[in-house]
Amino acid sequence: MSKVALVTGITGQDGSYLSEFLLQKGYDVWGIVRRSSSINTERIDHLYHQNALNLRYGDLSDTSCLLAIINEIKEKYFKDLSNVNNRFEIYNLGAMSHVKVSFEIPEYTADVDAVGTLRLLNTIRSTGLSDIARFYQASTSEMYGKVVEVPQNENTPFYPRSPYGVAKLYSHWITKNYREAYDMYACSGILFNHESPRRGPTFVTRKVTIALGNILKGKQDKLVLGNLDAKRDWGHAKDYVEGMWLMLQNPNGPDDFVLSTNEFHTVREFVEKAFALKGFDIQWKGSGLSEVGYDTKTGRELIFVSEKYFRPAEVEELLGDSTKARTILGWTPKCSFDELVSEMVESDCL
Ligand code: NAP
Ligand code: G4F
Repeated sequence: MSKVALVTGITGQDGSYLSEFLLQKGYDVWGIVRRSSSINTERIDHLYHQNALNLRYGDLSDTSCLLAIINEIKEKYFKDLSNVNNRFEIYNLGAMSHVKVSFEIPEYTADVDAVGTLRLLNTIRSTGLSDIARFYQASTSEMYGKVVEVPQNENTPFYPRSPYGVAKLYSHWITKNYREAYDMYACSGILFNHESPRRGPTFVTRKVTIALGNILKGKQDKLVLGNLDAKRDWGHAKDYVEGMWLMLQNPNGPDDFVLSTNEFHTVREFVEKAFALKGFDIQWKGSGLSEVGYDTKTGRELIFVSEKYFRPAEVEELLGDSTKARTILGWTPKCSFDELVSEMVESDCL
């Protein structure tokens, strides 16, 4: 049996961990790389030597490339569509994934994060692969936005608060719609925030650990943040990509699942914990935009707040309930919050 997977967003945090995971399991992995004027493949460069990794340039805004890539895969592995052992897994991780940036490029975000999913689903159908395809959509806790209940599970109503959240909600529903309308094995993982040393540098956790490393090296004198009181349910990306894979192996058929640690922490707490690991004792004084975090041992002021990093509409708190994934898929997050902070700090403070 051919085990073949196509990963959009392969150069991203999750795409890189998922590719490692699938290659270890013996999959032939195909990845779509977005063309960029500078190198954007650092997270997967260490996998280049593997013959089972196949990369193609492409973009979720371009149906012609999706069609060409999926046709190439079909020609190579799935000429005989009657073979019941055929399995083609498609992980749609590609997205403009930054919530704040989505307010600045809302149309582009909708094109890639919403219509891009539709393009991919239609390409699977038009190439005649719907019966053997298993489709994973990267849905997000951001869809809960201004939360209507705490914690959030698969039955919690959505209330997105950003162009990103709204675009992802379209993708969530179109995935469900194609499952119901065309009997496709298509499911969505509603993933709460997950981080790692490979997290993009402008997301808050990585921004903090990079700044800490720079402060220790004398390359940066302060860290400027936005809403310190936002709460997030932060897990480790490595645990979450395993959950994605488990969703496509579910013997009960396609379904949607929340993946979360089921505990939340404030941005402020993340900062305190990260800085404490390198000997700082952060206390806070002032309030609002005048709030400052200082080290009690030296009196040095290190953390500042700027309006620049606030969003036009904020998601104040997200807390998941992943009981369904734990019960049905046997998924559990292995990395604790303290371990996550420590791994990221150590990686950025070498
Ligand atoms: P990420 O690091 O930002 O990676 C996003 C990937 O999508 C990158 O490979 C990026 O390419 C690619 N991409 C961007 N625009 C594209 C386009 N127009 N066409 C094709 N590919 C494009 O995000 P991540 O943290 O790995 O997250 C993976 C997915 O899960 C995303 O869809 C995200 O929205 C979703 N999600 C993430 C979290 C989380 O906490 N990490 C939680 C819930 C859902 P470049 O490398 O060239 O930029
Ligand atoms: O790290 P963040 O930018 O992540 P956010 O907005 O929660 O989105 C991430 O998780 C989603 C899942 O819920 C994904 F779908 C999405 O793709 C992405 O991976 O911000 C976390 C919190 C926010 O409340 C933000 O306002 O941190 C707050 N924050 C405070 N200061 C900051 C900053 N966020 C950023 N990026 N930069 C700051 O300086």
